Amino acid sequence: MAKRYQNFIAGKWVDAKSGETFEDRNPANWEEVIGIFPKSGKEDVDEAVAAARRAFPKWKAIPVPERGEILKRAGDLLVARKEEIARLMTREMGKILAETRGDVQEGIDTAYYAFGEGRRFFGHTVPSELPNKFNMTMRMPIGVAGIITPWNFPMAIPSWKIFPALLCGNTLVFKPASDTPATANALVEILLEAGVMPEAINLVHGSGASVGMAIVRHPDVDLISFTGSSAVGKVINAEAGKDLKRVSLELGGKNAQIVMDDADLELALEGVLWGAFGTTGQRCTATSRLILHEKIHDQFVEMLVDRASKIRIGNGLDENVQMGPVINQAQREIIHQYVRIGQEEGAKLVLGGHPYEEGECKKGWFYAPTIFVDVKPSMRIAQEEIFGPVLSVIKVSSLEEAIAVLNGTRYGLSSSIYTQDVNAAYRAIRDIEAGITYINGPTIGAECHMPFGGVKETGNGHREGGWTVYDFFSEIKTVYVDFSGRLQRAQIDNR
Ligand code: UN1
Repeated sequence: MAKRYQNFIAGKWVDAKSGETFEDRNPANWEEVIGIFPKSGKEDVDEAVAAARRAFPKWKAIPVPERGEILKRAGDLLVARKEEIARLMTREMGKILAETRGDVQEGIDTAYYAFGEGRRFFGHTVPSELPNKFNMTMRMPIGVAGIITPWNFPMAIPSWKIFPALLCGNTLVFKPASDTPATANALVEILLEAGVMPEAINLVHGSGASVGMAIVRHPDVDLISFTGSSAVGKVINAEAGKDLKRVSLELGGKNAQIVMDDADLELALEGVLWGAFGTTGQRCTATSRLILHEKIHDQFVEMLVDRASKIRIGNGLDENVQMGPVINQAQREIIHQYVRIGQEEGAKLVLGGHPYEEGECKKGWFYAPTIFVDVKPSMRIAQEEIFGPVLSVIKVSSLEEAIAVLNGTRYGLSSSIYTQDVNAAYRAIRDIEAGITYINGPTIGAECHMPFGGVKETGNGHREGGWTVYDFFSEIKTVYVDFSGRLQRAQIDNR
């Protein structure tokens, strides 16, 4: 019998009010049910928001360093449970163990960063233009945060949002992706054990349409942090905008790696294999376009196809496997649809292009590593986010053209260039339109203490990670202290 899980609302583990449930299945073997979860709705969200609101004055009254210590304990508990959670995550969403361990590690790093931040939650002191007057800024909590997260980084992404939100003194309602509810459950257990006030964290499982939108529309939710597709992000922003909610959106990408003719080709090859096929291509930062200088194009494609054809595909729990399944049936169909579109558009398929059904893989949502060459920058497979192991190769004849092609999409999350020419590297740093640029590294590999986010339709200008996410989760108060004992009129009495 599969384990029955519950929501965590108002300090208690409870079923959905409707009594309905949904199944969480292993994408590497759809016969395995990981757990049964509550299929919640607006009525569950209403209770969760009310609890978060009640907890807010109490949670924000705790000194920031003390909240940091609670998050430190959460980090310690993640360390203790790292292997167990990594295994659960691999069963739940398919990526290989090395990657799910990395995902939990990103949560650990984020917890320890938050712990440190608790003792340096800086404001500014700034001179006044008037005598005997003191100016400063301080950070204030905002209120109830709605946290809506995807399935591709089931621990890292929730922790990027939840740890800073809590450190800043906000309480929250958390809706994890319905493909990865068990990892989210483990995170909430850990936060409670670490000492987060129970009503401050509310977990509501269910679909984006019913639970997610109920959070976004709830008048008593003050801010929304969402990672997912640009299409859904636009709907969330429009809805939340009606109440002037603060919204942070981390959305789609169509990330490219450029390889110049002077690049270390072996290094660039390792980079694109990891960037395009790591996490089965299901990262917002995945490399889905490869822009090759014409002088090395044919040689590099040959090297790439050879190596990509040898990627070992299978159940991510097997340490020899290099690439797991995609998340579910619907996603596999979308990927396959894009392969057909690419062929119809006239791109040349040189590897893969079909579901992968060898042996045990028959029972899972596997897809072969897929490479297209002769791709034109305007083709849909070079413009739209596919979220699968599909790479589109585009040939160019100069650095300028490479950067123009790289910039020529609606998105701008991550980017990469392989070159030995320091001038080319600095031009790329200056001219690439993206939130993240790697020099001689793949498009994936963000570190938790650096700002993370993108330009154009990848987001709405906010950054997660690093020190910047603390700006999103706090309100700035400007304070003036006049100790002159008289009315001093700024701009007037001093002129
Ligand atoms: C994501 O794809 O949504 O840089 C996040 C990386 C990871 C985070 C990716 N550290 O690929």
